Amino acid sequence: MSYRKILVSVTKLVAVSLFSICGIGSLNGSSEKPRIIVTTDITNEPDDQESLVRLLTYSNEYDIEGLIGSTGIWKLMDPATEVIHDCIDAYAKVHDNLLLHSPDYPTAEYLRSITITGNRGYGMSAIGHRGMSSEGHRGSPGANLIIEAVDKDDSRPVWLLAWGGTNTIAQAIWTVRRTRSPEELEEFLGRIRVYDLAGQDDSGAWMANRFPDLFYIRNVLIYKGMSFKFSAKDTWDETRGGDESVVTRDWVSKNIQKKHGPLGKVYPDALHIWEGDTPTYFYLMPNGLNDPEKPWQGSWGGMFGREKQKNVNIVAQEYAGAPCSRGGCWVNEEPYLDYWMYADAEDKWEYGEGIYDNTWCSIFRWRTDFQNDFAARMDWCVKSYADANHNPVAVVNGDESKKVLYLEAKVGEAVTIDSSGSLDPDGDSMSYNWWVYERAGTYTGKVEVTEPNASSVCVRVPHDAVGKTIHVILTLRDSGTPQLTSYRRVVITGVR
Ligand SMILES: [Ca+2]
Ligand SMILES: [Ca+2]
Repeated sequence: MSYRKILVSVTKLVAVSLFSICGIGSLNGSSEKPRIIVTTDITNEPDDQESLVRLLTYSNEYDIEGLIGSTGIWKLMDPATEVIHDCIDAYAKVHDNLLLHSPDYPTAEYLRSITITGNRGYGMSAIGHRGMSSEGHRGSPGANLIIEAVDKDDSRPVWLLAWGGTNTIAQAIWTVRRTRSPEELEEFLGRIRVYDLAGQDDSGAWMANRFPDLFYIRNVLIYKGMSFKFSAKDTWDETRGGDESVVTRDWVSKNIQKKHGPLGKVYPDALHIWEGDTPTYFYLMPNGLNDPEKPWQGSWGGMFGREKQKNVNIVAQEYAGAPCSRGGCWVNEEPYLDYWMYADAEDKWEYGEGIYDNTWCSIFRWRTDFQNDFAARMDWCVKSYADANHNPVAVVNGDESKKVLYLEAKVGEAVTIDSSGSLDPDGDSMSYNWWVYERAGTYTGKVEVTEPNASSVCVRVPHDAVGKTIHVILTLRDSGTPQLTSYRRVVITGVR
Protein backbone atom coordinates (compact mmCIF):
# COMPACT_ATOMS: atom_id res chain seq x y z
CA MET A 1 0.00 0.00 0.00
CA SER A 2 1.27 3.43 -0.85
CA TYR A 3 1.83 6.07 1.81
CA ARG A 4 -0.98 8.07 0.28
CA LYS A 5 -3.44 5.20 0.57
CA ILE A 6 -2.41 4.63 4.15
CA LEU A 7 -2.86 8.32 4.84
CA VAL A 8 -6.38 8.09 3.49
CA SER A 9 -7.17 5.07 5.65
CA VAL A 10 -5.67 6.72 8.72
CA THR A 11 -7.70 9.84 8.06
CA LYS A 12 -10.81 7.71 7.81
CA LEU A 13 -10.08 6.10 11.14
CA VAL A 14 -9.65 9.50 12.74
CA ALA A 15 -12.83 10.70 11.11
CA VAL A 16 -14.72 7.72 12.50
CA SER A 17 -13.40 8.37 15.98
CA LEU A 18 -14.28 12.06 15.78
CA PHE A 19 -17.70 11.23 14.50
CA SER A 20 -18.41 8.96 17.43
CA ILE A 21 -17.18 11.63 19.86
CA CYS A 22 -19.39 14.22 18.23
CA GLY A 23 -22.29 11.83 18.72
CA ILE A 24 -22.11 12.08 22.51
CA GLY A 25 -21.41 15.74 22.99
CA SER A 26 -19.84 18.91 21.75
CA LEU A 27 -16.11 19.11 21.25
CA ASN A 28 -16.23 22.82 21.95
CA GLY A 29 -16.34 24.83 25.12
CA SER A 30 -16.05 23.66 28.66
CA SER A 31 -17.53 20.22 28.15
CA GLU A 32 -14.16 18.70 27.29
CA LYS A 33 -12.25 20.28 30.16
CA PRO A 34 -11.14 18.01 32.99
CA ARG A 35 -13.29 18.43 36.10
CA ILE A 36 -11.09 18.76 39.17
CA ILE A 37 -11.45 19.18 42.92
CA VAL A 38 -8.30 19.89 44.93
CA THR A 39 -7.83 19.07 48.60
CA THR A 40 -4.79 20.85 50.02
CA ASP A 41 -2.90 20.88 53.30
CA ILE A 42 -1.78 24.38 52.34
CA THR A 43 0.64 26.09 54.80
CA ASN A 44 2.16 22.80 55.99
CA GLU A 45 5.06 23.99 53.83
CA PRO A 46 5.13 26.60 51.04
CA ASP A 47 4.80 24.28 48.10
CA ASP A 48 1.00 23.90 48.12
CA GLN A 49 0.67 27.65 47.76
CA GLU A 50 3.08 27.58 44.84
CA SER A 51 1.03 24.83 43.19
CA LEU A 52 -2.15 26.84 43.76
CA VAL A 53 -0.72 29.98 42.16
CA ARG A 54 0.26 28.00 39.09
CA LEU A 55 -3.13 26.28 38.99
CA LEU A 56 -4.90 29.64 39.03
CA THR A 57 -2.99 30.67 35.91
CA TYR A 58 -4.37 27.50 34.26
CA SER A 59 -7.90 27.88 35.63
CA ASN A 60 -9.16 28.44 32.07
CA GLU A 61 -8.05 24.92 31.12
CA TYR A 62 -9.98 23.02 33.82
CA ASP A 63 -13.42 23.08 35.34
CA ILE A 64 -12.28 23.66 38.91
CA GLU A 65 -15.23 22.55 41.02
CA GLY A 66 -13.69 22.66 44.48
CA LEU A 67 -10.69 24.04 46.36
CA ILE A 68 -10.80 22.36 49.75
CA GLY A 69 -8.58 23.04 52.74
CA SER A 70 -7.48 19.72 54.21
CA THR A 71 -5.26 18.16 56.85
CA GLY A 72 -2.50 15.58 56.39
CA ILE A 73 0.35 13.95 58.25
CA TRP A 74 2.28 17.22 58.20
CA LYS A 75 -0.74 19.35 59.10
CA LEU A 76 -2.68 17.38 61.63
CA MET A 77 -5.53 19.58 62.78
CA ASP A 78 -6.94 22.69 61.13
CA PRO A 79 -7.12 23.25 57.38
CA ALA A 80 -5.87 26.70 56.28
CA THR A 81 -8.67 27.48 53.84
CA GLU A 82 -8.18 31.20 54.38
CA VAL A 83 -4.85 31.04 52.52
CA ILE A 84 -6.64 29.69 49.44
CA HIS A 85 -8.79 32.83 49.64
CA ASP A 86 -5.67 35.00 49.87
CA CYS A 87 -4.43 33.53 46.59
CA ILE A 88 -7.82 34.06 44.95
CA ASP A 89 -7.72 37.69 46.09
CA ALA A 90 -4.44 38.08 44.20
CA TYR A 91 -5.94 36.29 41.18
CA ALA A 92 -8.84 38.76 41.22
CA LYS A 93 -6.39 41.58 40.61
CA VAL A 94 -5.00 40.00 37.42
CA HIS A 95 -8.23 38.43 36.17
CA ASP A 96 -9.00 41.22 33.70
CA ASN A 97 -5.57 40.88 32.13
CA LEU A 98 -5.81 37.08 31.93
CA LEU A 99 -9.05 37.51 29.98
CA LEU A 100 -7.03 39.24 27.24
CA HIS A 101 -5.42 35.85 26.64
CA SER A 102 -8.37 33.50 27.13
CA PRO A 103 -12.05 34.22 27.72
CA ASP A 104 -12.36 31.06 29.82
CA TYR A 105 -10.80 32.31 33.06
CA PRO A 106 -13.40 31.94 35.84
CA THR A 107 -14.25 34.90 38.04
CA ALA A 108 -12.75 35.25 41.49
CA GLU A 109 -16.31 35.23 42.83
CA TYR A 110 -16.87 31.79 41.34
CA LEU A 111 -13.60 30.45 42.76
CA ARG A 112 -14.48 31.82 46.20
CA SER A 113 -17.83 30.07 45.99
CA ILE A 114 -16.19 26.65 45.62
CA THR A 115 -13.48 27.23 48.25
CA ILE A 116 -14.39 25.41 51.43
CA THR A 117 -13.01 23.45 54.38
CA GLY A 118 -12.74 19.68 54.53
CA ASN A 119 -12.51 17.29 57.45
CA ARG A 120 -10.77 18.69 60.50
CA GLY A 121 -8.36 16.30 62.15
CA TYR A 122 -6.08 13.56 60.92
CA GLY A 123 -6.95 10.68 58.62
CA MET A 124 -9.48 8.00 59.46
CA SER A 125 -9.71 9.20 63.05
CA ALA A 126 -11.57 12.29 61.75
CA ILE A 127 -14.02 10.45 59.52
CA GLY A 128 -17.61 9.66 60.38
CA HIS A 129 -20.20 11.67 62.23
CA ARG A 130 -17.82 14.21 63.75
CA GLY A 131 -18.75 17.69 62.64
CA MET A 132 -21.92 16.28 61.19
CA SER A 133 -24.35 18.84 59.93
CA SER A 134 -28.10 18.65 60.40
CA GLU A 135 -28.32 17.22 56.91
CA GLY A 136 -27.17 13.78 57.92
CA HIS A 137 -24.04 11.66 57.92
CA ARG A 138 -21.76 14.30 56.53
CA GLY A 139 -18.43 14.99 58.08
CA SER A 140 -17.49 18.29 56.49
CA PRO A 141 -18.57 20.94 54.01
CA GLY A 142 -15.70 19.80 51.78
CA ALA A 143 -16.98 16.22 51.68
CA ASN A 144 -20.44 17.62 50.96
CA LEU A 145 -19.10 19.59 48.03
CA ILE A 146 -17.43 16.48 46.58
CA ILE A 147 -20.66 14.50 46.79
CA GLU A 148 -22.68 17.26 45.14
CA ALA A 149 -20.13 17.64 42.34
CA VAL A 150 -20.07 13.90 41.62
CA ASP A 151 -23.88 13.82 41.63
CA LYS A 152 -24.11 16.48 38.91
CA ASP A 153 -25.59 15.45 35.60
CA ASP A 154 -22.28 15.39 33.74
CA SER A 155 -20.73 12.43 31.93
CA ARG A 156 -17.17 13.48 32.71
CA PRO A 157 -15.44 11.92 35.73
CA VAL A 158 -14.51 14.10 38.69
CA TRP A 159 -10.79 14.06 39.40
CA LEU A 160 -10.03 14.36 43.12
CA LEU A 161 -6.51 15.69 43.54
CA ALA A 162 -5.04 15.28 47.03
CA TRP A 163 -2.14 17.59 47.85
CA GLY A 164 -2.17 16.50 51.49
CA GLY A 165 -4.21 13.85 53.29
CA THR A 166 -7.13 12.23 51.50
CA ASN A 167 -9.63 12.01 54.34
CA THR A 168 -12.11 14.55 52.96
CA ILE A 169 -12.34 12.36 49.85
CA ALA A 170 -12.67 9.27 52.03
CA GLN A 171 -15.38 11.05 54.04
CA ALA A 172 -17.42 11.62 50.89
CA ILE A 173 -17.24 7.90 50.07
CA TRP A 174 -17.94 6.96 53.71
CA THR A 175 -21.07 9.11 53.69
CA VAL A 176 -22.32 7.76 50.37
CA ARG A 177 -21.79 4.21 51.61
CA ARG A 178 -23.83 4.98 54.74
CA THR A 179 -26.68 6.69 52.98
CA ARG A 180 -27.12 4.91 49.63
CA SER A 181 -27.61 1.44 48.23
CA PRO A 182 -24.62 -0.70 47.15
CA GLU A 183 -25.58 -0.08 43.53
CA GLU A 184 -25.66 3.68 44.07
CA LEU A 185 -22.31 3.53 45.83
CA GLU A 186 -20.83 1.63 42.90
CA GLU A 187 -22.12 4.24 40.48
CA PHE A 188 -20.67 7.02 42.64
CA LEU A 189 -17.26 5.34 42.76
CA GLY A 190 -17.32 4.86 39.00
CA ARG A 191 -17.63 8.60 38.50
CA ILE A 192 -14.52 9.56 40.47
CA ARG A 193 -10.78 9.32 39.91
CA VAL A 194 -8.24 9.92 42.66
CA TYR A 195 -4.69 11.21 42.17
CA ASP A 196 -3.01 11.22 45.56
CA LEU A 197 0.33 12.83 46.27
CA ALA A 198 2.43 10.50 48.41
CA GLY A 199 -0.29 9.11 50.68
CA GLN A 200 -0.26 11.71 53.41
CA ASP A 201 -2.70 10.01 55.78
CA ASP A 202 -4.17 6.53 56.29
CA SER A 203 -7.44 7.11 54.44
CA GLY A 204 -6.05 6.41 50.97
CA ALA A 205 -5.21 2.88 52.07
CA TRP A 206 -8.74 2.54 53.49
CA MET A 207 -10.28 3.61 50.17
CA ALA A 208 -8.10 1.35 48.03
CA ASN A 209 -8.54 -1.61 50.39
CA ARG A 210 -12.31 -1.35 50.81
CA PHE A 211 -13.07 -0.35 47.20
CA PRO A 212 -10.49 -2.17 45.05
CA ASP A 213 -12.11 -1.12 41.78
CA LEU A 214 -11.67 2.58 42.55
CA PHE A 215 -9.47 4.34 39.98
CA TYR A 216 -6.62 5.42 42.24
CA ILE A 217 -3.19 6.80 41.35
CA ARG A 218 -0.59 7.42 44.04
CA ASN A 219 2.45 9.48 43.12
CA VAL A 220 4.74 7.88 45.68
CA LEU A 221 8.02 9.65 44.90
CA ILE A 222 7.96 10.84 41.30
CA TYR A 223 7.03 14.34 42.46
CA LYS A 224 10.64 14.85 43.53
CA GLY A 225 11.38 15.27 39.83
CA MET A 226 9.71 18.70 39.93
CA SER A 227 12.90 20.20 41.35
CA PHE A 228 15.77 19.08 43.48
CA LYS A 229 15.64 19.74 47.18
CA PHE A 230 16.81 23.12 48.35
CA SER A 231 17.75 22.66 51.98
CA ALA A 232 21.49 22.61 52.43
CA LYS A 233 21.71 19.27 54.21
CA ASP A 234 19.99 17.01 51.75
CA THR A 235 19.80 17.61 48.01
CA TRP A 236 18.05 14.37 47.00
CA ASP A 237 20.89 13.85 44.56
CA GLU A 238 19.43 10.65 43.19
CA THR A 239 16.37 12.57 41.96
CA ARG A 240 18.35 15.23 40.07
CA GLY A 241 18.68 15.58 36.34
CA GLY A 242 17.49 17.37 33.25
CA ASP A 243 17.33 21.13 33.01
CA GLU A 244 17.94 22.50 36.50
CA SER A 245 18.39 26.08 35.27
CA VAL A 246 14.62 26.62 35.37
CA VAL A 247 14.18 25.69 39.02
CA THR A 248 16.72 27.99 40.60
CA ARG A 249 15.67 30.72 43.01
CA ASP A 250 16.84 33.30 40.45
CA TRP A 251 14.70 31.82 37.71
CA VAL A 252 11.63 31.77 39.93
CA SER A 253 12.24 35.31 41.14
CA LYS A 254 12.65 36.68 37.62
CA ASN A 255 9.90 34.72 35.84
CA ILE A 256 7.25 34.30 38.51
CA GLN A 257 7.60 36.38 41.65
CA LYS A 258 8.79 39.78 40.43
CA LYS A 259 7.34 42.12 37.80
CA HIS A 260 4.45 39.75 37.16
CA GLY A 261 1.77 41.39 39.25
CA PRO A 262 -0.09 40.51 42.46
CA LEU A 263 -0.40 36.78 41.76
CA GLY A 264 3.34 36.35 41.37
CA LYS A 265 3.84 38.14 44.66
CA VAL A 266 1.98 35.43 46.59
CA TYR A 267 4.17 32.66 45.12
CA PRO A 268 6.40 31.76 48.08
CA ASP A 269 9.99 30.56 48.05
CA ALA A 270 10.49 26.82 48.34
CA LEU A 271 11.44 25.28 51.64
CA HIS A 272 12.17 21.74 50.42
CA ILE A 273 10.94 21.44 46.85
CA TRP A 274 9.18 23.61 44.31
CA GLU A 275 5.58 22.54 43.76
CA GLY A 276 5.54 18.92 44.88
CA ASP A 277 1.76 18.78 44.42
CA THR A 278 1.62 20.23 40.90
CA PRO A 279 1.94 16.81 39.14
CA THR A 280 -1.65 16.04 40.25
CA TYR A 281 -3.08 18.51 37.73
CA PHE A 282 -0.19 18.32 35.27
CA TYR A 283 -1.46 14.78 34.74
CA LEU A 284 -4.71 16.25 33.39
CA MET A 285 -3.20 19.18 31.48
CA PRO A 286 -4.96 19.44 28.12
CA ASN A 287 -1.75 19.82 26.13
CA GLY A 288 -2.20 16.84 23.81
CA LEU A 289 0.31 14.64 25.58
CA ASN A 290 -1.76 11.94 27.25
CA ASP A 291 -5.06 10.24 27.99
CA PRO A 292 -5.55 10.43 31.78
CA GLU A 293 -7.54 7.21 31.80
CA LYS A 294 -4.27 5.41 30.99
CA PRO A 295 -1.75 6.06 33.77
CA TRP A 296 1.11 4.34 31.96
CA GLN A 297 1.19 6.77 29.04
CA GLY A 298 3.50 9.27 30.75
CA SER A 299 2.86 13.02 30.92
CA TRP A 300 3.88 16.15 32.76
CA GLY A 301 2.23 14.43 35.76
CA GLY A 302 4.54 11.41 35.63
CA MET A 303 4.48 7.81 34.43
CA PHE A 304 2.74 5.03 36.32
CA GLY A 305 2.58 1.27 36.00
CA ARG A 306 0.15 -0.63 33.76
CA GLU A 307 -1.09 -2.65 36.70
CA LYS A 308 -1.90 -1.52 40.21
CA GLN A 309 0.88 -2.10 42.74
CA LYS A 310 0.59 -3.35 46.30
CA ASN A 311 0.93 -1.24 49.47
CA VAL A 312 2.73 1.77 48.03
CA ASN A 313 3.53 4.40 50.63
CA ILE A 314 7.01 5.65 51.34
CA VAL A 315 5.71 7.82 54.21
CA ALA A 316 4.41 4.67 55.85
CA GLN A 317 7.58 2.75 55.25
CA GLU A 318 10.29 5.30 55.96
CA TYR A 319 9.03 6.43 59.32
CA ALA A 320 7.53 3.20 60.61
CA GLY A 321 6.55 3.61 64.24
CA ALA A 322 7.78 7.19 64.53
CA PRO A 323 5.60 9.66 66.41
CA CYS A 324 4.64 12.74 64.43
CA SER A 325 7.34 15.12 65.53
CA ARG A 326 10.74 16.15 64.31
CA GLY A 327 12.27 13.84 61.78
CA GLY A 328 9.11 12.61 60.14
CA CYS A 329 5.74 11.07 60.71
CA TRP A 330 4.34 7.61 60.40
CA VAL A 331 1.27 7.01 58.28
CA ASN A 332 0.05 3.76 59.77
CA GLU A 333 -1.68 1.86 56.99
CA GLU A 334 -1.50 -1.53 58.69
CA PRO A 335 -5.25 -1.78 59.37
CA TYR A 336 -5.93 -1.47 55.64
CA LEU A 337 -3.34 -3.79 54.11
CA ASP A 338 -3.27 -5.11 51.46
CA TYR A 339 -4.32 -2.57 48.91
CA TRP A 340 -3.46 -1.85 45.28
CA MET A 341 -3.03 1.46 43.44
CA TYR A 342 -1.50 2.71 40.22
CA ALA A 343 1.96 3.89 41.27
CA ASP A 344 5.36 5.08 40.05
CA ALA A 345 6.95 3.48 37.00
CA GLU A 346 10.47 3.83 35.66
CA ASP A 347 10.89 5.98 32.61
CA LYS A 348 13.91 6.31 30.35
CA TRP A 349 15.23 9.55 28.88
CA GLU A 350 18.34 10.60 27.02
CA TYR A 351 19.43 14.15 27.72
CA GLY A 352 22.75 15.67 26.75
CA GLU A 353 25.40 13.14 27.59
CA GLY A 354 23.28 11.24 30.06
CA ILE A 355 20.70 8.49 29.98
CA TYR A 356 18.28 8.48 32.87
CA ASP A 357 16.44 5.30 33.75
CA ASN A 358 14.40 5.99 36.87
CA THR A 359 11.00 7.19 38.07
CA TRP A 360 11.90 10.87 38.57
CA CYS A 361 12.87 11.50 34.97
CA SER A 362 9.24 10.85 34.03
CA ILE A 363 8.65 14.37 35.38
CA PHE A 364 11.95 16.18 34.93
CA ARG A 365 12.17 15.24 31.25
CA TRP A 366 9.40 17.84 30.67
CA ARG A 367 10.76 20.48 33.01
CA THR A 368 11.95 23.06 30.48
CA ASP A 369 8.58 22.86 28.74
CA PHE A 370 6.41 23.17 31.83
CA GLN A 371 8.48 25.92 33.38
CA ASN A 372 8.45 27.94 30.16
CA ASP A 373 4.72 27.39 30.00
CA PHE A 374 4.28 28.75 33.53
CA ALA A 375 6.48 31.74 32.72
CA ALA A 376 4.22 32.56 29.77
CA ARG A 377 1.13 32.30 31.95
CA MET A 378 2.69 34.72 34.41
CA ASP A 379 3.29 37.09 31.49
CA TRP A 380 -0.41 36.78 30.73
CA CYS A 381 -1.08 38.29 34.17
CA VAL A 382 0.50 41.60 33.16
CA LYS A 383 1.09 41.79 29.40
CA SER A 384 -1.07 42.50 26.36
CA TYR A 385 -1.81 39.69 23.90
CA ALA A 386 0.69 41.09 21.40
CA ASP A 387 3.47 41.28 24.00
CA ALA A 388 3.05 37.74 25.32
CA ASN A 389 3.51 34.28 23.85
CA HIS A 390 0.83 31.64 23.30
CA ASN A 391 1.13 27.94 22.59
CA PRO A 392 1.18 26.58 19.05
CA VAL A 393 -1.76 24.41 18.00
CA ALA A 394 -0.81 20.94 16.82
CA VAL A 395 -3.17 19.63 14.15
CA VAL A 396 -2.67 15.97 13.26
CA ASN A 397 -4.30 14.38 10.23
CA GLY A 398 -6.81 17.19 10.25
CA ASP A 399 -7.74 16.66 13.89
CA GLU A 400 -7.56 19.88 15.93
CA SER A 401 -8.57 18.37 19.26
CA LYS A 402 -5.94 17.50 21.85
CA LYS A 403 -7.03 13.91 22.09
CA VAL A 404 -4.73 10.94 21.75
CA LEU A 405 -5.30 9.31 18.37
CA TYR A 406 -5.49 5.53 18.29
CA LEU A 407 -4.79 3.83 14.96
CA GLU A 408 -4.34 0.31 13.71
CA ALA A 409 -1.76 -0.36 11.01
CA LYS A 410 -0.53 -3.47 9.24
CA VAL A 411 2.88 -4.65 10.34
CA GLY A 412 5.58 -4.16 7.75
CA GLU A 413 3.92 -1.09 6.35
CA ALA A 414 4.42 2.58 6.98
CA VAL A 415 1.93 5.01 8.45
CA THR A 416 1.96 8.65 7.43
CA ILE A 417 1.13 11.15 10.13
CA ASP A 418 0.62 14.68 8.91
CA SER A 419 0.68 17.76 11.09
CA SER A 420 1.16 20.30 8.32
CA GLY A 421 -2.07 22.06 9.39
CA SER A 422 -0.50 23.14 12.69
CA LEU A 423 -0.40 26.85 13.46
CA ASP A 424 0.78 29.38 15.98
CA PRO A 425 -1.64 32.08 17.12
CA ASP A 426 1.20 34.62 17.31
CA GLY A 427 2.48 33.80 13.84
CA ASP A 428 5.70 32.33 15.27
CA SER A 429 7.67 29.86 13.24
CA MET A 430 7.45 26.29 14.54
CA SER A 431 9.76 23.31 14.86
CA TYR A 432 8.58 19.71 14.74
CA ASN A 433 10.06 16.80 16.63
CA TRP A 434 8.54 13.34 16.22
CA TRP A 435 9.75 10.60 18.52
CA VAL A 436 8.74 7.23 19.87
CA TYR A 437 7.98 7.12 23.58
CA GLU A 438 9.30 3.63 24.13
CA ARG A 439 8.33 3.08 27.76
CA ALA A 440 4.74 4.10 27.04
CA GLY A 441 4.23 1.44 24.39
CA THR A 442 4.30 -2.34 24.57
CA TYR A 443 6.53 -2.78 21.51
CA THR A 444 10.10 -2.92 22.85
CA GLY A 445 12.16 -2.88 19.66
CA LYS A 446 13.36 0.05 17.61
CA VAL A 447 10.84 1.89 15.43
CA GLU A 448 11.92 3.91 12.43
CA VAL A 449 10.56 7.43 12.05
CA THR A 450 11.60 9.07 8.78
CA GLU A 451 12.44 12.77 8.81
CA PRO A 452 11.55 13.30 12.47
CA ASN A 453 11.82 17.08 12.11
CA ALA A 454 9.38 17.39 9.21
CA SER A 455 5.73 18.34 9.62
CA SER A 456 4.73 15.02 8.10
CA VAL A 457 6.40 11.71 8.96
CA CYS A 458 6.30 8.04 8.11
CA VAL A 459 6.40 5.47 10.88
CA ARG A 460 7.27 1.97 9.77
CA VAL A 461 5.49 -0.65 11.86
CA PRO A 462 7.90 -3.55 12.47
CA HIS A 463 6.95 -7.08 11.44
CA ASP A 464 7.01 -8.34 15.02
CA ALA A 465 4.66 -5.65 16.36
CA VAL A 466 1.42 -7.60 16.00
CA GLY A 467 -0.81 -6.69 18.93
CA LYS A 468 1.80 -4.27 20.27
CA THR A 469 1.46 -0.53 20.71
CA ILE A 470 3.85 2.14 19.47
CA HIS A 471 3.45 5.62 20.97
CA VAL A 472 4.51 8.34 18.54
CA ILE A 473 4.76 11.82 20.05
CA LEU A 474 4.88 15.12 18.23
CA THR A 475 6.58 17.87 20.19
CA LEU A 476 5.70 21.12 18.46
CA ARG A 477 7.66 24.19 19.57
CA ASP A 478 7.22 27.81 18.63
CA SER A 479 9.93 30.45 18.34
CA GLY A 480 8.40 32.88 20.85
CA THR A 481 9.68 33.96 24.24
CA PRO A 482 9.47 31.96 26.41
CA GLN A 483 9.48 29.12 23.94
CA LEU A 484 6.19 27.21 24.14
CA THR A 485 5.22 23.67 23.30
CA SER A 486 2.22 21.61 22.33
CA TYR A 487 2.10 17.88 21.85
CA ARG A 488 0.14 15.18 20.13
CA ARG A 489 0.25 11.44 20.69
CA VAL A 490 -0.60 8.83 18.09
CA VAL A 491 -0.83 5.25 19.40
CA ILE A 492 -0.37 2.72 16.63
CA THR A 493 -1.34 -0.88 17.21
CA GLY A 494 0.20 -3.37 14.82
CA VAL A 495 -2.17 -5.79 13.08
CA ARG A 496 -1.72 -8.51 10.44
CA1 LIG B 1 0.88 19.39 50.22
CA1 LIG C 1 3.45 31.41 20.05
